[in-house]
Parts: sequence; structure tokens; C-alpha cells
Amino acid sequence: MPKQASIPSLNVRAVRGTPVEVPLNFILGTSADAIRVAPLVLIDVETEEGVTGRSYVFCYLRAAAPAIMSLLGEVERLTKGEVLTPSELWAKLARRFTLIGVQGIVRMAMAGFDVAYWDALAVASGVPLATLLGAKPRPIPAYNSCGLGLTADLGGLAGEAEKLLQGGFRGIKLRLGYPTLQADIAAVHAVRKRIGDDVGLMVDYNQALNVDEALARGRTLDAENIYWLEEPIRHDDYAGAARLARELKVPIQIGENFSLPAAMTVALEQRVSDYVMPDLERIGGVTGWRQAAEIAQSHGIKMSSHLFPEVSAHLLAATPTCHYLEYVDWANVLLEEPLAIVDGHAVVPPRPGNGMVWDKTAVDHYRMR
Ligand code: SMN
Ligand code: MG
Repeated sequence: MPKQASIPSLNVRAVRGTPVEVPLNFILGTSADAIRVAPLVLIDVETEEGVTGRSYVFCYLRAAAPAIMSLLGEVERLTKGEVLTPSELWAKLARRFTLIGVQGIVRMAMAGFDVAYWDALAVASGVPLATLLGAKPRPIPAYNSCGLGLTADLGGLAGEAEKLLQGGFRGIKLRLGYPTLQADIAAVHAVRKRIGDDVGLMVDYNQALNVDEALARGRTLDAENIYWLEEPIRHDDYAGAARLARELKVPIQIGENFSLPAAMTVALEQRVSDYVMPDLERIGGVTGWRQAAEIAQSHGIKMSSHLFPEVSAHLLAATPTCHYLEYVDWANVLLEEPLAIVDGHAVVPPRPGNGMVWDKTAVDHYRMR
């Protein structure tokens, strides 16, 4: 990462969570589950200096939202009145959560706090988050990752693919993991025929296959002009992933399930993939992302983001091996100024902080009840 500007200190006063549920414009039908609504917890970190930092976490399941809210209460108790750097705050929380383990939703709550705290720091400094991290805000190549779930309606799938190119996107992501390879290929062909040869087509199995199936399907996908093949097998089978990366031509992409930078280090040492795409709430917020960016750089491996496009745009601007931003529109309805996409690039907003300000009426409307 570039050298960052000097970082001010802020005194945490309160950590507030607001659970909301936003219906998706495009259903996300993965091989594991279909997501129709996004349960989010919006996080506000208030400081004694009067600056508020914001972030949100994606709960995957509605049932996780109250648990994350409750953990944010613990985070507040442990950070209140502390004037520490983000890394020091992370270390303090990690130490205190050692017994339950810094994983799962504990880690998500910590990451959500970390992202909001970094937002407050950038707002207090009067600069965009990217600038605080030592980067110049610049347009970041983005692919549209909405929709394109598993379906029997291939005509509808092709139509959706075409719609997703609006905004000038040059890449889209198709979910695979149909019962047969033939069905996977039929979906690829239906989409490819509609979008033409020049649009990047990523495919994502969400861990549906075993290694032998992945090798067999991957060999066929090798000939299909696929931009990357994402999470073909269970996320923690690093030996299997390394074999796929060695034997297949199509680039292997993994990373949304890396738990903190330590897991990413182990994975990259085993050469598990051609590309990586850490997830902000699983890699450990901005603090974890910065370490991840250094790990990717030291391995010379291109790094993309997973979800959270608003904050990821800033982070990718400061990532030496920046590759591709995963765009989803989930939070747009909740924001006064949603992330702008121009010519298929995310525009890093020039406003201080990460640029997210809640639309209070919308938040009230979508609040979980
Ligand atoms: C994905 C899965 C589940 C929720 C959100 C996103 C997917 C992706 O793996 O990479 O977009
Ligand atoms: Mg994925």
C-alpha cells in the first residue's frame, strides 16, 4: 500500500447498529442458496470530537443480524473512551475476543466497526478514505455482479445479462453449479450469445464441486472464454485449489472466504489461485484489507473486492495490484449518494470519508421489524 497521510486520533463515544432488510433488484441464486433480500446492519461510530463514521455489514442470514447487533454492543463497551489507532483497537478487541475466537460474526462485527472508524478518521482529516490511505482517488474497473443466478429459464437469464451491462459495465458474473456440466455450459452459451465476445464473463460455483468434478468441468470451461472461475470447490481445500490452478487454463479466483490476512498468507504460499478477492468483513475491515493488499503485492497477484463496493472502491485505489471491483447495488436505496458507475468504472467519491451517508427516510422504511 502507498504511504498514508498522518492519521488523527478520535475518541469513540458510541457504536450504533441499525438492522435493515433490502429487497434485491436482481435475485442472487447461488448453488447454495438464493438471496432475495439483503439483511444488513448499518453501523455508526460516534466520536467525542463530533465526527461520525459509517459502514455496513452484510449478515447473509436475517437471524445473524440481532447477534451482530449484540456483538456491536460489546465492541462499544471495549472501545469507548479509547484514543487508539485502528490497528491498536483491532488488537485490543482481538485479545478480548480470544476465547470465543475472532471468526464468523464476531469478526464481522469487528470489521464493521473498523471500517466505520476509518471513515471517521478520513472525515476528521477532511479527505476521501483513498487519500488517507495514500492513494489518489481514480476510476476503478467494475463488473456487475447482480443477478445471473441458477435458473431453468435461459431466455430470461440472457435478458438479465443484457440488462446488467447498462452503465457501461464490461464484465458480469454468472452463477454456476447446475446438476450437470451440460447445464452449466448451456447457461454460459445463453449468456455469451447475448453479450458478445468482448464482455468479461466470470463464473462462480460457490464451492459446489469436488476436485474431480471441478477438473472435469474446468477443462470444458477452458475453451469458453471465461474471465475467471470462482470458488469451484470448498473454500478451505487449499491443496485442491492449488491443483486446479496448476492444471486448468481458466484463471482460478478465490478469496471471499479468507478469514483475516493470516488465512490469505497460507493460501497464497500454497499458490491456490491466479487471482484473489478478499471480502471486507471477512478479511478484517480496512485494517485487514491493507495487510491483504501487501500480501497480494508480495506474491504479484491481482486483487479484486467482494461486495461492499462503496468502501472497496477506495481500498482498491490504494491496492498496488488492483484488479476488479465487484459491483452490487444493494445499498443504493439506503444512501444519499450511491456509488456512481461511469463507463464501467466505479467513481471514488471526492467527499471526505468513504462517502456513505444514510438516507434516513429509506433507513426507516427498510428497518427490520
Ligand atoms: C456471493 C455469494 C453470497 C452472497 C453474496 C455474494 C458470491 C459473489 O459468491 O462472489 O458474489
Ligand atoms: Mg463468489
